[in-house]
Amino acid sequence: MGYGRTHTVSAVGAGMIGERVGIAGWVEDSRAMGKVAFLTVRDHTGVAQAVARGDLAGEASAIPRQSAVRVTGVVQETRARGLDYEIAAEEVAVLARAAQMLPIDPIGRLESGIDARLNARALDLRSAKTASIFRLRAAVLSSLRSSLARLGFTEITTPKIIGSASEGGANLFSLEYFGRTAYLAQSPQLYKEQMTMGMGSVYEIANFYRAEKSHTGRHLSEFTSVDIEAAFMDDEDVMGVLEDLVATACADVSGSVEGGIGAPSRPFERVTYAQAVDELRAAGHDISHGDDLLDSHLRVIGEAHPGFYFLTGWPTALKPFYIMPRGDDPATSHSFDLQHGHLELSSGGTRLHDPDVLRERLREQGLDPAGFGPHLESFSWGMPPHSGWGMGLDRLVALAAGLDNVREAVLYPRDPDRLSP
Ligand code: AMO
Repeated sequence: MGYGRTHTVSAVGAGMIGERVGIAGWVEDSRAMGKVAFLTVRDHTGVAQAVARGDLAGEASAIPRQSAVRVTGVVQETRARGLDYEIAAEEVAVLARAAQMLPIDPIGRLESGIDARLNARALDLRSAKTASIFRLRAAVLSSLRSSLARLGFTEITTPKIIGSASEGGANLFSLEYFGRTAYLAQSPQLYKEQMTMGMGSVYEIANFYRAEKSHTGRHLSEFTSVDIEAAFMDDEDVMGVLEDLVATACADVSGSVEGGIGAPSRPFERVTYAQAVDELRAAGHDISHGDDLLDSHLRVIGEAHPGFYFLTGWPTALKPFYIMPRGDDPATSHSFDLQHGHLELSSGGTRLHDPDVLRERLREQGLDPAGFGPHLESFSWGMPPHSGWGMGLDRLVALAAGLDNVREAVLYPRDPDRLSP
């Protein structure tokens, strides 16, 4: 290994007493007691104690906290609580000196607000608690990818700079594109549907963009979406895929952070939109069949149905143009949301695959089919019946880690007030 490092911190152990090692990390804490200094050195794998004596004690204890250092020395037994070895330091080399005044205290002895932490995110990641959230995020991603591979889905990458709206026009970021107007994709909706023609079952995990002026703990201008789309599957089939993925991911990461939700019980409960409206009316809410469910409504429904639940059978009028109305009751659609309490994690459904019906639905929703020319054309090449869903990864990670604010689960969140770092 470079820079004189022989081991990561966690690779050194009590079985190595007497061996000379070199570890590299950052100084988390230092205490001088007379002619002895104790340095706490952390790397991305764990924390070690180094003991410096004599002249080295003075030098070591003068190193500013959070500086990057290499400690070379001999492994010896320790009496320090929670550690199974310490290093009798022979050299403490400063590889990069940290400023004396840091914007936040990553050890958490001084509490910092979320804004200060996000402004110093790189330093915030030195907090074991923050780092554990992003390890959990990585573990959720690898769980989702391995479940999708097990179920036969192929990962795709679709454009993020697009010429027409995929979700119907609202909340679009626009940009100048060589003298024309282009948009940032809100979802991979149209492309993922087209891909079912040749690839069958596809998925994408990527960032998408919504110009929503929302200041809530669950809305971002740039969010990571997990999307699937599958030929010859209906809404029931893709709800099964969603439940499998979410339950497996929660089980895979359970116990990895304090306060996480753990493995959920299955099957997830089903609540129809009509049932939800009846429950709300019974609880005294002024709501009629056909109205959208507001956050205040979802809080009531969420309390009555703890854990994960699917909200199914939404009015067609409340859903995007690509959702399939029911044959026996066209005012109701083959659609669902996956909820946990009041938090919407995912929405999806069976899609329209007949281009003429799709054109009609676009017009009904006040959209011009001419703007969807290439998309509609592809539907005349033998588009199979298909279904899918999109899920907010940031929301799932926040939920799995027991966090109230989705910004905690995103490295550099973007919202109406935050564009940097
Ligand atoms: P929808 O717009 O409901 O559906 O989005 C799907 C899921 O993405 C997440 N999400 C967000 N997360 C954070 N900040 C945002 N601003 C934000 N917007 C959405 C939510 C939401 O449930 N194309 C359809 C999906 C489909 O039918 O396949 C779509 O985009 O968790």
